[in-house]
Amino acid sequence: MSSTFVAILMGSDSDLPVMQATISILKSFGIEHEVRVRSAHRTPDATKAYVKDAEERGCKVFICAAGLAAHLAGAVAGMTTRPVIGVPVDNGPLQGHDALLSTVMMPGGIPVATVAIGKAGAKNAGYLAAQILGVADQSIAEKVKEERAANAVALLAKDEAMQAKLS
Ligand code: RP5
Repeated sequence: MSSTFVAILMGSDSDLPVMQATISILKSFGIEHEVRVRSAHRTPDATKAYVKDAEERGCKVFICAAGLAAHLAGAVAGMTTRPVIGVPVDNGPLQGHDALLSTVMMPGGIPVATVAIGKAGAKNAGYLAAQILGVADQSIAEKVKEERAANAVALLAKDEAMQAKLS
């Protein structure tokens, strides 16, 4: 019996500080997930074996983070038809611009849903995974809607506080 979960793969354990943002979002929605280090370049066979095994165990979305020549998301996208979200990590001398281009510029037919560079992208990877799962899981969809509504209320309250300070 397989149970739904999200797999977070990162090219190196050095990507973890950025990917904590994804983990936090998935936890906040109560979404099952696992976090593993797998590299397109350093461990290609182990990456392929993991993707196959994760699919069989119920993985519905793969989130792949890598820096530098970031081919992990694209490589995983070539191994599965489950949605793949790519997070370009900003840990090299080019501040993630290299990772962004190597993650986003996929050939036709093998898409990677690429989010922004670094922590903002890592956060959105968690939200995007939740929204994808929410298509089939009403309770997750409701949690996403509730959080958006709460964030809107909080932002408008900040505006009111700012107006008071400015007047
Ligand atoms: C990439 O190379 C990893 O995803 C990481 O962002 C970068 C550097 O890896 P380490 O040298 O820190 O292991 O493959």
